[in-house]
Amino acid sequence: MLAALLATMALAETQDVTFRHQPSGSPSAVTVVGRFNGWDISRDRLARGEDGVWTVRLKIEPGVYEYWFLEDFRTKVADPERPDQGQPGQSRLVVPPAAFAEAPAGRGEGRVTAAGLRHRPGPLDRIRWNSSTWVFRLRTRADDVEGAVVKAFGRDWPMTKTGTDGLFETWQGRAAGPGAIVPYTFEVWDGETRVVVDADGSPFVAKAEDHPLVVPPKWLAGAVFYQVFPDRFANGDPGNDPDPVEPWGSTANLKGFYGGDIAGLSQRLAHLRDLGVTGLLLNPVFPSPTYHRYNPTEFGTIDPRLGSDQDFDDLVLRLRALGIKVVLDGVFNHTSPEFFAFRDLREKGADSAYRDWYTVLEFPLRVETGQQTYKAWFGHAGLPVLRTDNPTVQAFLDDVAAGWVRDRGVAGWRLDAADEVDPSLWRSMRRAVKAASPEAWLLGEVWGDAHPWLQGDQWDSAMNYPWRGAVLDFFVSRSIGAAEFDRRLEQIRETIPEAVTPAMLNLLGSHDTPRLRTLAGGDDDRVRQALLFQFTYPGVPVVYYGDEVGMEGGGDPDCRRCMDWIGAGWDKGLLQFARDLVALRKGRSALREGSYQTARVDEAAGTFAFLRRTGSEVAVVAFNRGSRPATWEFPMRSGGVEALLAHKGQGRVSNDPGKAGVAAGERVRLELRPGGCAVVVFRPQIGRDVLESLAGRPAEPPKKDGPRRHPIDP
Ligand SMILES: [Ca+2]
Ligand SMILES: [Ca+2]
Repeated sequence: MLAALLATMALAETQDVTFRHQPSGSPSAVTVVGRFNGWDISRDRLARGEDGVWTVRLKIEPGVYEYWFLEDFRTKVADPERPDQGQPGQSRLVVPPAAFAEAPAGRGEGRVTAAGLRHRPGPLDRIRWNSSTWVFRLRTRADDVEGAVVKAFGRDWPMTKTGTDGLFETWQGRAAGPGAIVPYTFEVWDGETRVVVDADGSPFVAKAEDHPLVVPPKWLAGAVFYQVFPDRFANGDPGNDPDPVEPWGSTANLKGFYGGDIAGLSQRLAHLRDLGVTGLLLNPVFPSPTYHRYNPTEFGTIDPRLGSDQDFDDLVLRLRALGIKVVLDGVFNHTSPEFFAFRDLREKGADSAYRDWYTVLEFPLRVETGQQTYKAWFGHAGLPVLRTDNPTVQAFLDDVAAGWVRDRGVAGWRLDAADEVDPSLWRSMRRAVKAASPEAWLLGEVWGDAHPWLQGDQWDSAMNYPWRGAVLDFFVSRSIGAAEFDRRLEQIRETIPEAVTPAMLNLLGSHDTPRLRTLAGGDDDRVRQALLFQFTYPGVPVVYYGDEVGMEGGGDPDCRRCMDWIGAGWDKGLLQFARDLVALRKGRSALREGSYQTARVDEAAGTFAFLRRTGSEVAVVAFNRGSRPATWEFPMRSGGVEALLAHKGQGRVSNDPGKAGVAAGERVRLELRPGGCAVVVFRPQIGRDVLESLAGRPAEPPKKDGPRRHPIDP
């Protein structure tokens, strides 16, 4: 059976959902807060009935949502009608499309639920991966279909299931061929039933002109970043300390000021130089009432508690002399209530010239969490959200971003809360900043899949949190095996355009996460494997200040402890390891810009290895997460070992000419003890036989045109 379907017909059909809450105490307000309302703590209030039960009815699109109730805008309570999921106090709401009730889902029983099928013909569901390759996505009902293909360029391209939320599944497939206009359809099947998904009887059409390719700044190849949280890195000038200021290194009040400043940073440049980094990513430096400065009151000057504008300019110059670029943290989504436009709004109300800079629900403005009469970030009255879709606001912020690049020597911006800002701001800001400097870097903060913003018109790259998740799961918590690790990495590479992967910011920790060593329970092997992976994988590695000496810290704000400059607690071995990794990364073309290829995935042995190669050298990177020693032996045709960095490498890497039945050439043996890892760089070439030795099986033909491992051509 072949049925044509209008995929776009699965339009947002909202459903009425009633929330009920019977508090144990007697709160004066109850709200429901969830992913369906953007976690806005004040938006959806429940009304108290005479029976003491609070209720609200909302219209919600089909999907799966985490949520909780909030009493008096403070106390989080799970919904007893729907059990806790994941985090304590959190509930999970499943809203299936109405049609799902007609029949249960089943794989292989010959039915396909049409209401589950969805393809959004735009940046959300299609990715232009490079000049000739596209990645297409399709949603189906969960556990419903046996397979799917995308039909394009005159053939069928297989799709694989990449994820599920229990209600829906996502399928993804790639297709390659010539042409700037690409018609395509999908076909899914279950048993004997085959269903075509198209645009009302016609193919969908992808146009290259709608999906321009990002060209990230060239200098990112080989860059290594260091992230500094200004209040906590070094206090060089007690004279500018806020009052009160916490004693340096104490942990009693991690939401207080500790007095870190630009003078302190300037005094510690040798630390950055010796580590060898080429970039400094600074958390916010503009005036703000808070120690983290994520609610700026101004954008044009440095917070005086960090130093003067001149101090900052001097720092940029001194860093430049060391070959270190500075990237600032741009908080453009929300401001402090003390920001001039918001102050004007408070004073003049509806007559303010800045009335359309914020979303005002009602005058007069009330600045009180839970009672505020304007849109606020996560419902916090202290974080009024800017109208980033307003061209006047955009022009103001574009000037800010371009100005620091043009006039102050800043190399780029990390864009905070970037998935919450209207995309039109990123488009205009990209034009403004690139006009100031075509080589400026626009780095978006998003915790999930970043591809919608990486289609040429917005950011250059993003913080690679999905990559961090995979690395921590494999090396640190060890909750996934080598095959799952490889699959997740491949999916991330496939979702990010080819040219962007080397520009993604690969982080193991940040000011928003627990620290690496703490997550690893202090286990040195886990820390070093994760670090070595970070420094050898495609992407820009970033070291969060203190991680290089093994600093500990749990979630925010504990991960923002003061840097310990006495150094008693420093892991000096780790620091040397980090320095060696930075030097290797910068010094080797294979690690800076080589292609990626998985070479060994041994689930049982717990080993994982990959290759990176350029025309002139090859890096072999190997990890042993298992409980027995692992050995790699490979013949060399010519050349030799150029560089080696190993943790728990046994017997070194040795060239043993003529041994083990290799008639000609040399033989290299690499043995890793449990918990070990190594990177070996060869030149000028290694052959197919080396790949076979590494993989323990016939090698796939080497590819030079990209990081993808499995050929998709039938
Ligand atoms: Ca089915
Ligand atoms: Ca200070």
